[in-house]
Amino acid sequence: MAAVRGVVTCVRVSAAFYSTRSAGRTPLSQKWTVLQQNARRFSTNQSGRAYIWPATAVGVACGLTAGAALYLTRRKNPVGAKSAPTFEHDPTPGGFRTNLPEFSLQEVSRHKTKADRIWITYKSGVYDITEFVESHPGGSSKILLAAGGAVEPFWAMYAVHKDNPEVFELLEPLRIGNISRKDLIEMQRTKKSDPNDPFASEPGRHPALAPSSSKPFNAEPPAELLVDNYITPNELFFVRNHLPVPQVDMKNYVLTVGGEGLKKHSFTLDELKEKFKHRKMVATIQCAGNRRSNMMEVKKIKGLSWGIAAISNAEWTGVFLSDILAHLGLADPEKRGELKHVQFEGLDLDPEKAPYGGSIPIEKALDPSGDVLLAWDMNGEPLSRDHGFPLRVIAPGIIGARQVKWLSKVWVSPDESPSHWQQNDYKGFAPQVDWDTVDFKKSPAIQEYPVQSAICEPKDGAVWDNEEEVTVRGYAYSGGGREIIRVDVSADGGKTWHPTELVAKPNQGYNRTWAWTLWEADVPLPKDSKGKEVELCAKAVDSAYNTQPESFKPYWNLRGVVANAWHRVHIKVEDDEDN
Ligand SMILES: Nc1nc2c(c(=O)[nH]1)N[C@H]1C(S)=C(S)[C@@H](COP(=O)(O)O)O[C@H]1N2
Ligand SMILES: [Mo]
Repeated sequence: MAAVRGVVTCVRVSAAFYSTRSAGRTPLSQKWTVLQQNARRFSTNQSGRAYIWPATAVGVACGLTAGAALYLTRRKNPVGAKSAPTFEHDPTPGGFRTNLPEFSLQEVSRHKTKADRIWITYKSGVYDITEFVESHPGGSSKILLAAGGAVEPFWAMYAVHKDNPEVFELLEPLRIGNISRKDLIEMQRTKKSDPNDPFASEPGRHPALAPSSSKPFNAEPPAELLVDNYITPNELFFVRNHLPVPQVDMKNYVLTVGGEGLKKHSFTLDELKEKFKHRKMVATIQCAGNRRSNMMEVKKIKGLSWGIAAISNAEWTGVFLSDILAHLGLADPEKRGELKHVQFEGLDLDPEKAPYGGSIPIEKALDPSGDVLLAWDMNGEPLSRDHGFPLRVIAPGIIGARQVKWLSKVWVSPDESPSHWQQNDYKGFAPQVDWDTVDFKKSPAIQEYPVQSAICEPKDGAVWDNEEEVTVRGYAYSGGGREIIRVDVSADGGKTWHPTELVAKPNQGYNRTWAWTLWEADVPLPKDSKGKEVELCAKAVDSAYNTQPESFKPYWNLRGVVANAWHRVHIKVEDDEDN
């Protein structure tokens, strides 16, 4: 029974996902703008030399090729076997059936909605799951995440599917054909790559991560999957890369640690693991650009149009940065002198060979209660390439931008990191400051994040079929280790507020609360909501009694950072006549 429920759960998540997913996809025109901005940024910020990244051209060319091609390269190889497919009759689930018709992957990808019929693939098989999805009206469906493509990457997240005969019993009768031989062969061939493309060796990604930019890769998971898990599964953890993912050869990898007036040390990963005590900690990472798309509703902003899911939560294993700094002789405050910042460098390089970098205040780094980690492990697995293999900074309570991935250097200095991202990005300004008047020196680099919350379910635009109450779920998180003490939800645009239950919250201590809180509430709908649109709002309160601003307008900023006004979601309460 549990297995069947599991299947049904996986068969949840409404088709709304797909509509939002395509609605959220950056239009080509906008991609152009982003690419041009990138090119311009690189031409103005490094040396003044006009420089157009070859990736700009490659990126645009790729953007223009059919989605099918992109789809092909992003999906995992569902055929599995290394050898060429034989195309003999194979009666096992998902096996090639010589008596069934063939469909190209492009054809499969056109079947994502009830109207077009909903198709998925499993191994070599093509299945029409339209009726299956429909026969479970109680829950909308996670299987729709796989609509028009392979189901394997989604099944991989639910243990219940692993070689489960019950699952195949449900699936096999829905078999309508095979993936075309041509596509099956193509799926097995290793990815061809352009040697001039700095992004040629990017890792594979989970198809549920909807990219807001693919080169560099930036993507957030569907919000409804985010709140399904207190600990975000690694493959769904949002990714924010400014540059191509570096390829790290562990034979040559060392971490350099030192600083002005200090002795320089270098450690291999094994030496770090041997020398220092291992620590485990659950911490949320949020990009300072999270919810930029909400702020953009006030006025346009240059930058990735992040939704509400540029935030994720994981358990990290590593060593305390404070232990390493103590090893350098910095534990004694007397000895610190003019040293004020700890700078980090990554192995990812911009076109001028300058590394990504960031820094944090030395007080945070030295404080054992600051819990800054150099981490090699995420949820019990070595860091994936996207998340910083082999080592990254986890500076909990601080914005993502300072949590440098692919860490190569830790440097203690009187100055902040000289990197572009510390100096000329990730800073806030007053609403009147525009790109003609902005002076990045006038604003401090963001470190701690203000209090944040968002509604993950229902989604904006959802149709709700209960006129009495609405079930609202979301996350809340604050920077600086401040705990979430309350989340309030309104179903009338903020006139009246209802308490929520904090269903999953950390217990990490005063000003040391690094992990998010998930909350849920059944909120009564206003009288006579039937057939009308309702505005849901959420706001959180942290342990410093800070709360979220009502609107973005008075603090809109040109970089679209720290966007934390009340999150508003509009739903339509179904009228009986709609049926
Ligand atoms: N070396 C390096 N570190 C980096 C970045 C980067 O582009 N290069 N991006 C930063 C930003 S802006 C964020 S929000 C976080 C995102 O971490 P994630 O991709 O593991 O979610 O990584 C930070 N660390
Ligand atoms: Mo970020």
